[in-house]
Amino acid sequence: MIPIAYSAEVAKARAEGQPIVALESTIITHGMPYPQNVETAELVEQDVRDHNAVPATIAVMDGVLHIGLEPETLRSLGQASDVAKLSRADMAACIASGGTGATTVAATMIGAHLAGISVFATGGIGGVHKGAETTFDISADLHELAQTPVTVVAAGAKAILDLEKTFEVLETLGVPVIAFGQDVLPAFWSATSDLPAPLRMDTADAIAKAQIMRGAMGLKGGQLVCNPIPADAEIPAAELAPVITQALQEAEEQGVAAKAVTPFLLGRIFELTAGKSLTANIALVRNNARLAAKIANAMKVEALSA
Ligand code: PSU
Ligand code: MN
Repeated sequence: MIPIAYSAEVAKARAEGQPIVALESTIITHGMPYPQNVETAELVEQDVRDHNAVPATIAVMDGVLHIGLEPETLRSLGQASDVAKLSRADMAACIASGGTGATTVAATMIGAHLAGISVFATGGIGGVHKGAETTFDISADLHELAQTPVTVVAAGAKAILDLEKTFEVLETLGVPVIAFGQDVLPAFWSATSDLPAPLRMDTADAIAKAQIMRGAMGLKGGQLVCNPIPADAEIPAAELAPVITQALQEAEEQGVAAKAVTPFLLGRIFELTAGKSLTANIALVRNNARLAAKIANAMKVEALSA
């Protein structure tokens, strides 16, 4: 038996068949500094509610898989310092040993699927790191998208990555990559990039229909929806490029590796932009939460008419 605890709000939504949107917890513990991490998590949950869905922030606490966190639990997680960063490889071990850990995109997809939730909002997925041809640092998020049937709404892959290689791997793995409302892929802090979108969709309904068809055809896996950051919040790619280069160089000099890479880079970019990157990150996560809530509602309508 898997020890699962639903928040009161999520338990009620499950009983009443309301649309639910999964949210991850690594962005809270490893992706943003305190107190903005907690403030953002609360705002994102409220964005989901304001768009007629119920938020389910996922984390492992003392060996229990939590689907939805009570407000005080979310606040204490946001202030805890030695929380593990869980992915597919270590999630089960953490639960089995009574541990506590925040869930990455991969682990949140696993938790969401176990709870019957098919839509999930985050900031940006992990992917192929620059220099992966020597380090082999490729996020487990990509393989998860290929096998777990959850639609993930992100602002693309984080721009600290090798975006071209990331999207190549997703194509190889058979993951539908959908740009929302535009012909090019967004690049996390920037609304556009020079990478053409493999698929484009303009409505939540079209995204829901595509995921349901995937399931009906017996095709494994989810979809990646790349939702551009709102124009008034974006940081132009040219402005960020030197900052990203500097952060990457420092990571290499300091021998930062494995799970520490992404949190280190996000933290340094926050410092080097005097907080501007965080403001943009918050805006894009909230934007993704709103779209995810619309997709969750559309999934419900489609499921009823199927
Ligand atoms: N989105 C954000 N900030 C983050 C993340 C996503 O805006 O910190 C997290 C997610 O949990 C994602 C992880 O799964 O970064 C990628 O980590 P890695 O590169 O080590 O796979
Ligand atoms: Mn990695």
